[in-house]
Amino acid sequence: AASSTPRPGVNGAGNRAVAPLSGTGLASDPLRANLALMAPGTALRDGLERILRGRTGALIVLGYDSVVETICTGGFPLDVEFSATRLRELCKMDGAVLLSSDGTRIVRAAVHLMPDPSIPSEESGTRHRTAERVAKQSGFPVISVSQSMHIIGLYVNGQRHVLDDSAAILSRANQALATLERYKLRLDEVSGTLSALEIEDLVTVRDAVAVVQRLEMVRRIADEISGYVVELGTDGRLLALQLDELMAGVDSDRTLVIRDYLPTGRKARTLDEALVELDLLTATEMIDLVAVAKAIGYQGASDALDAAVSPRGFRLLAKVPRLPGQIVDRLVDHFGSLQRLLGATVEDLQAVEGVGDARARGVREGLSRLAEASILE
Ligand code: 3AT
Ligand code: 3AT
Ligand code: MN
Repeated sequence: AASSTPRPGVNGAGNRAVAPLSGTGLASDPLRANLALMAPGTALRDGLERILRGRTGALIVLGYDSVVETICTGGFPLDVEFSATRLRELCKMDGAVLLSSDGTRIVRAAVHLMPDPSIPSEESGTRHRTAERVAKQSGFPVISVSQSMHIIGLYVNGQRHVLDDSAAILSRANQALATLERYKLRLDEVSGTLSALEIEDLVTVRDAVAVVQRLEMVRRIADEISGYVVELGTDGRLLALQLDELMAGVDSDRTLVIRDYLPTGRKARTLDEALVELDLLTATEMIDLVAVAKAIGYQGASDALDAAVSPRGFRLLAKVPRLPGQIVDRLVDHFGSLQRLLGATVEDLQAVEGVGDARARGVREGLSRLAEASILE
């Protein structure tokens, strides 16, 4: 589980955070970090489920500091180790239970919370209004378990998130997984086509951008699924395995293809800039190849898509076995394009620092094999 709870400021809510570029993004996404803390399999979730089954409600603050202290009245101090059963018993009483921000200790119980009443709240019941306000005022996540509606709600970062049961999340996750599988098939198709065109030196901007587009679509749906994996905790293990298997190599391919085709020139983008621009594309813009091309630095209307381009060779060199990234960089640096690499002899290749006789032969053979394979397709 995540070990720290990010603390946005009182007014830190509502900013559109740029989605993480890779991984599950636990560190950069406070909602996901907190969902991980209370996912199935954790002691906190066990406690919340017990409260739901016992048909009592709960109001739980995940964090205790001087700001929280000023809005607490009554109750009693505890400072004991957290356990699911202790939480359940304490929540039978009126008032709120306060935990340490990592959820490992119960700090105080039966507390009447008096947050600033001028903080807007759209909730109606006193429990949920209080939860929303305390979350906004303190910056700490607040959990409410509704007695009347039988719902676990999490207030964090100005948002309310309802914790669904695993069956409901799994059914959404499986739908997303089926979509990912289809997207992945299509990605493999267009990237196979690109490889063949690269060998023949017949690539247009359209072919390259189509691969970037498909990679981005795959990445987005995978990011959605990794959110479900976090939320599912121990119930999401199988899903995590399937996701990992489908996504093997996708992230690295994404940077490789962009490095292959980033335009040069005065207004050229860096790799990181291109990745950020891609990330900012809306779902509608994603469908538009011209918009995707713009994101990586190709200007112009749709006829610009038909312009011929040549890859630097990063993506195909990465398919050569046992070739370290550093050597790939030097090879591309030295030869400048995939075509020159394909035309290089073993002797030519040895001119590059770190490439001896054996490695040069390896590269030569590797590239020849890729060329043959792409012709057979
Ligand atoms: P009982 O003796 O159990 O009725 P209590 O003091 O234990 O009273 P609770 O904390 O269980 O009270 O709250 C019961 C309800 O009282 C919850 C809410 O609908 C109402 N209530 C409590 N405080 C307020 C308030 N400040 N404003 C409006 N309604 C309130
Ligand atoms: P339910 O959906 O009915 O569980 P509600 O928003 O209708 O929640 P109530 O007014 O019925 O809430 O209050 C239920 C309990 O919530 C009463 C008390 O134990 C707790 N509660 C409400 N307001 C506060 C508060 N300011 N501080 C601590 N506990 C509170
Ligand atoms: Mn109520």
